[in-house]
Amino acid sequence: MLVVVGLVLGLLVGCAKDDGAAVRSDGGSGSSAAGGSSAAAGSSASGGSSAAPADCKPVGEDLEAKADQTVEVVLKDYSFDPSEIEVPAGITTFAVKNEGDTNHELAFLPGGGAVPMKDGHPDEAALEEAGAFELEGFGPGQTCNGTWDLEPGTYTMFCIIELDDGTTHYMKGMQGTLKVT
Ligand SMILES: [Cu+2]
Repeated sequence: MLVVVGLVLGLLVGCAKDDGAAVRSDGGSGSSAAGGSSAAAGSSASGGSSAAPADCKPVGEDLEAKADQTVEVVLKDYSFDPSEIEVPAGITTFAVKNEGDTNHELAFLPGGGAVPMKDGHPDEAALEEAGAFELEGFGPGQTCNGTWDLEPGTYTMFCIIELDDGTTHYMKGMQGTLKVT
């Protein structure tokens, strides 16, 4: 009987000690865990801020050797540099570098003006009908070439990759104008 009571007390003391230790180690490792988890959140946020990085799909490679001119364009979060481009008509290679942290595209709308919208989203059918052409979205750090035989006119440059909040890069400022003379 006494032995049993002693064992029970011993277990209770053991439990209390364990509890105390658990609370203390929770608090102690809690701060280091918080530091670790915020670092992890930071890296996953920058790594997974959007869709997985896409690979460059060059356009007009067969034309590139015959190009009359090359224009360098830098893609940023969320702008084109430069955003105003003027070139004479002819075969033009756009050497496009993505210096942003997410995928970006370079698309052109013949005739200029705003990107057509439908139900709050870019109207892909209307863009196709208007003859829009593009260098599809590609990931950070890549340079991608697109070559087209440009006719005189005004073209809107845009990137309509969508953000998690339903807006597009275009709405955030990723737009510009190409004038072909
Ligand atoms: Cu973009």
